[in-house]
Amino acid sequence: MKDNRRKFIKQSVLASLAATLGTNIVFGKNIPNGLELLAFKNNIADQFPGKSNLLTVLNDRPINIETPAHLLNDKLTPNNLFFVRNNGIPPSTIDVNNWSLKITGESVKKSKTYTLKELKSKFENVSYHLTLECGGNGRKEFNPPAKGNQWTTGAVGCAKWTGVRLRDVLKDVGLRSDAVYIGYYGADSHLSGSPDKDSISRGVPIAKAKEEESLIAWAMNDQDIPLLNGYPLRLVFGGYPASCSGKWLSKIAVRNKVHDGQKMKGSSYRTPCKPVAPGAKVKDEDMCIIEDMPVKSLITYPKTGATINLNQQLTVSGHSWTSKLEIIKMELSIDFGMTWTDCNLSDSDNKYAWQHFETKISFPEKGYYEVWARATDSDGNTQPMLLPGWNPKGYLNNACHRIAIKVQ
Ligand SMILES: Nc1nc2c(c(=O)[nH]1)N[C@H]1C(S)=C(S)[C@@H](COP(=O)(O)O)O[C@H]1N2
Ligand SMILES: [Mo]
Repeated sequence: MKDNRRKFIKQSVLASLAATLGTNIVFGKNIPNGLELLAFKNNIADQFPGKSNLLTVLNDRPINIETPAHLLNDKLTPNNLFFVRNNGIPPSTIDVNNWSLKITGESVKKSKTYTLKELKSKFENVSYHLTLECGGNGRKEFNPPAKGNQWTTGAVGCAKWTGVRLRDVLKDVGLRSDAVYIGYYGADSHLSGSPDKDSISRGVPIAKAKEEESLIAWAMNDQDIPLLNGYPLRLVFGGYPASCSGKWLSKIAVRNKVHDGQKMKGSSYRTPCKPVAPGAKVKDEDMCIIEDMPVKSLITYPKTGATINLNQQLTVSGHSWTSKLEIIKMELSIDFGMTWTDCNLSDSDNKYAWQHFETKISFPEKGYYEVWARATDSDGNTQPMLLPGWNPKGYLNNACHRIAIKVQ
C-alpha cells in the first residue's frame, strides 16, 4: 500500500545531491523530504581537514578522533585514517617558509635556532615506520571509569615518518654533561586561549631522545604531516606514549632535571608506581611517569560482529607492537582464552614498527564466538586477557583485543 502522507524530495534537490555524490541515487525518488543522507551526515572531512568521514569523533574541542579497528588493516596507516589527539587548539596560521625550531634550556651550551629548510639540508634525512599510541587508548574499559576521552581501541596507528634524528640536532647544538631530559613546546594554544599557558609540554629522558629512531619529522607516509597531526614539524618517539611526540614543534628545552612542563605532573600521563586497588586515591609522590608502552595487538580483519558459514575458514589479521625489541609470538583463541593457536607473524620493519599477523581459523560448530588476540614480545611480556592494573586516569590498557563472530 502506498503511503500518501510521505512527502518526497524535490527533483532539483535530488539532482544536486546526486551531483555532489558523483553518482546516481538509485531509489532517490523515494527519499522522504528532510531526510539527511548518511553520506552527508557527520561530515568529518569538512570539519577536520585531511581526515576520513569514517573515523569516530570523540570530542571536537579539543579535537579527539579515533580509528575503528577494521579501518587499521593497512600495513601503514594512511594519513586520513590516523587518529588525532589534541589537548588544545591547533595553530590557525602556519607560515611554513618561516617555521623554525629553537633548541634551548639549561643544558645546552648555547641556544640555537634552525629553520625547517636548515633542518632538512644540514642533517641526514631518515625514515622509520613508527607506531604511535596514546597512553589513554582503551580507557573506556576501566572501572571505576576514568575521566578523559573514552578511547576504545583506535588511538593508535603506524606510519612512515621522515625527518632527522633528534640526536644529530642535539649534537650540533652541543649539550652540557648535566642534560637529563628534553621538553617540547608546540605552536598550539591552550583551550582557554591564554597565551601564557601551554596546552601540553611533555618530553622524554635524554637516553630516549638519543635513540636511533627518535625523530624530528616533517613527513608522514611521504606526504606533509596533516595539520591535525602536527604540520609542519613534530617529534616522533616510538614505544613511548604518543603524548611525548610533540606536534607543531617550535621549541625543545634540554633540561638538567625531569621536564616540568604542562601535563608532566599529577595524574597526567602518570600511573601508580605500584599496583593499587580499583578506585584507590593515590598520593602524588606514589605516581610515576609513563615511559615504555606495554605489549599490545589489534585485530583489524574481520570487523567485529561478522557472520560466516560453518564450512568456511575465517582469515583473521591485525598488528602487534611493543616498546621492546620485537614481537616474537602472536596467538589467537576462540574459546575465551583456554587454548591458543599461533599465527603467522611478519618481521618488524624496524624497532617500534608494528608487525602484521594473519591466520586462518575454523570453528567446531554453529554459534557465537569471540576471537581473542595475544602478543608476546622478545622480553617475554604478554597481554592480560582482561583488564590490566587500574589507575586513576585509565592509561595503559593492553588487554587482549576481542571481536565477536557468529558462525551459521
Ligand atoms: N603540541 C602538541 N603536541 C601533542 C599533543 C597536543 O595536544 N599538542 N597531544 C599529544 C598526545 S596526548 C598524543 S596521544 C599525540 C597524538 O598524536 P596524533 O594526534 O598525531 O595522533 O600527540 C601528542 N603531541
Ligand atoms: Mo595522548
